[in-house]
Amino acid sequence: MSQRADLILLHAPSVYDFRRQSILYGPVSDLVPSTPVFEMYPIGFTTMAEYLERHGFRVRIVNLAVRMLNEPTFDPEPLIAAFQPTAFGIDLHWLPHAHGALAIAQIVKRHHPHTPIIFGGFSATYYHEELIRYPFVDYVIRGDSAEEPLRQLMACLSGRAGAPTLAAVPNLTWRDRDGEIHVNPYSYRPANLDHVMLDYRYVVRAAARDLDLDSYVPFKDWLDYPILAALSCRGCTQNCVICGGSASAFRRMHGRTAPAFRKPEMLAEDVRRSAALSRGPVFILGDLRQAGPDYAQRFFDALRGFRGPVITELFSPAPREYLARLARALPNFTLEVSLESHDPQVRAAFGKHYANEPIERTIADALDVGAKRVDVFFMAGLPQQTAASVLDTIDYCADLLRRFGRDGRLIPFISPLAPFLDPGSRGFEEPDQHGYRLFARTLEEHRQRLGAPSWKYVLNYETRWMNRDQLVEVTYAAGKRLNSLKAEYGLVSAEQAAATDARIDRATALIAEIDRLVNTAPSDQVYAELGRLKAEIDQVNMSTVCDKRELNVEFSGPKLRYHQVAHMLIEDMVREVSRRLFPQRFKYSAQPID
Ligand code: B12
Ligand code: SF4
Repeated sequence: MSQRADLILLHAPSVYDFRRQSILYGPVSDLVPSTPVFEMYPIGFTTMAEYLERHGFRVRIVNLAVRMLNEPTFDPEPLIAAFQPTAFGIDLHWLPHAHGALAIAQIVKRHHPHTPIIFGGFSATYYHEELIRYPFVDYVIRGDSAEEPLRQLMACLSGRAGAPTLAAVPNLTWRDRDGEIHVNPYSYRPANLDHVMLDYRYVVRAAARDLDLDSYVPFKDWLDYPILAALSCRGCTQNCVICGGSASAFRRMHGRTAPAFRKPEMLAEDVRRSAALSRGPVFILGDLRQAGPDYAQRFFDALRGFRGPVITELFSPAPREYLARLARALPNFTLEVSLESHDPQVRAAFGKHYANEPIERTIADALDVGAKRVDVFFMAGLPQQTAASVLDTIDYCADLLRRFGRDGRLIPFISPLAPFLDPGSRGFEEPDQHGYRLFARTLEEHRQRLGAPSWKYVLNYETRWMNRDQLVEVTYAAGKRLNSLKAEYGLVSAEQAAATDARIDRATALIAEIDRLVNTAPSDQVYAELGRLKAEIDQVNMSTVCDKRELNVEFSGPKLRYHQVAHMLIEDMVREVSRRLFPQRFKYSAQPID
């Protein structure tokens, strides 16, 4: 069934040659499913691929980062060389991919000098004018909703009848044959998300069709923990100072004055479809109260009776009545709340304006109405936050656990703001005002920082209240204290706590050793000396201040619903055979998703 792809979407590792370099990444990804290689591709790969296939293009996703992590001898170059698509797409959504994404583009261009390379994502949007100047980047699609502009660009590149000219493709930054750069107007900004389809059945089908499950896996351990996401909106109503996806960042980068929401009934359908494939949790991204009082209720009504595990977010304290409705509709729910700091003054400087009492009441109420878990998140590296304040936050965690955490359902986490303060955020755009001092501003500066030997040198900022040394030191100290608290409350086993503790100690010693090398070894010897430490560095790189499995919510039974998957694939095969026998009945090569 394999057929030439029109578009190949490539996801790069954060640092291209991470398998050869000795970099102590630090706790940069402890609280997301990815490793520090940031191997997870954007949700948008799935929606763009589904949208293009719906319009008759064949799309293939290749998660190079996962392949490189999982197969030590996997070399991306021969694979890239063998593809013959109309175009390649590479995400530069998260800035930590600045190194890997550009390196992959360079490799693609070397093997396919005449095949267009398209970039997209948040960071590509922010840096579009700098990005297009790299000789191996041909097009940048700006915006939070690239499906339709990408379809138009693909129509144009494939010479389809009725395709627009390049100058007419919305949101496109491009270089013409004479090397002149054009920035088309950012005119495509859909008001809602009802035109897209977050349908993981596309991924399963495509993986089967291309006989290449390895390339479609969203992150390294996904088959062990098949969590899926459902997206309630693009944009955010909140204005957190450090966030490149905040309301003000969206206004600056995407010209949006309000988020684009997905209709609640469609969101409910997304959740059900996901749960039909996997028994893992569905993470419903975005506080459901953002679109007004009716939205959450309509969503709950549409999902009533759903028994699967879901994770939901709260951006601020919630009334008990809301939590009770949530519990009635989704009895197997986990709640995530980011308090950022125990100190309301630091929290306010971060952009969250609520006191401790209402959020503590929310935590108590959520547990009382039956939350399976309440995960509470704190951060280091914030405006007005000193090292002492970070450690006080851990004392506050002890207090929370003493008051609400006796039965193991309340789980606190802490992580540093790392590796980068987001471009587009208020902190990045007005650093003085928020007490940030930036070490990098351009894309190229960030690309170069990613090759630094430890996360201390990768960080693109320090604050008026904590320099980089203090931030690194207090992150490890806070991680150690929180780890022993978790052991005390039985949230992690004694062995796991001991392993985390030992890892933090090793990481602290390695930071000191790397500092010594950077400060004393002749510069041409630093990397050779670092090479000696590689095995040890790799050991502490995967999780640092906590074990990321602490984030996993429990569920029982086989992880994937193999029966449903098999049934769907058999149906596809029958449809494909019919399509070949009766081609006139099928307009597109991919069947429309019902
Ligand atoms: C959901 C989310 C996540 C999810 C990701 C789920 C996923 N697989 O996409 C999780 C929780 C895992 C996550 C992790 C991280 N995140 Co995050 N995340 C968000 C959040 C809340 C929403 C993003 C969203 O709405 N996406 C939906 C839309 C907008 O994007 P999309 O559909 O994936 O892609 C569309 C466009 O971006 C574009 N596009 C994307 N890629 C490409 C490629 C091509 C070729 C083209 C043409 C277009 C294109 O077209 C797509 C379709 O329209 C934002 C904050 C916010 N309010 O926006 C932060 C945000 C995006 N995350 C951010 C960061 C920093 C991270 C981490 C690096 C944090 C960390 N240190 O661990 C990690 C990276 C994880 C990894 N890659 O492995 C920053 C990014 C800032 C920046 N410019 O770098 C943001 C803005 C804010 C924040 N600080 O959290 N994140
Ligand atoms: S960090 Fe704040 S602004 Fe950013 S997505 Fe989360 S709630 Fe919204």
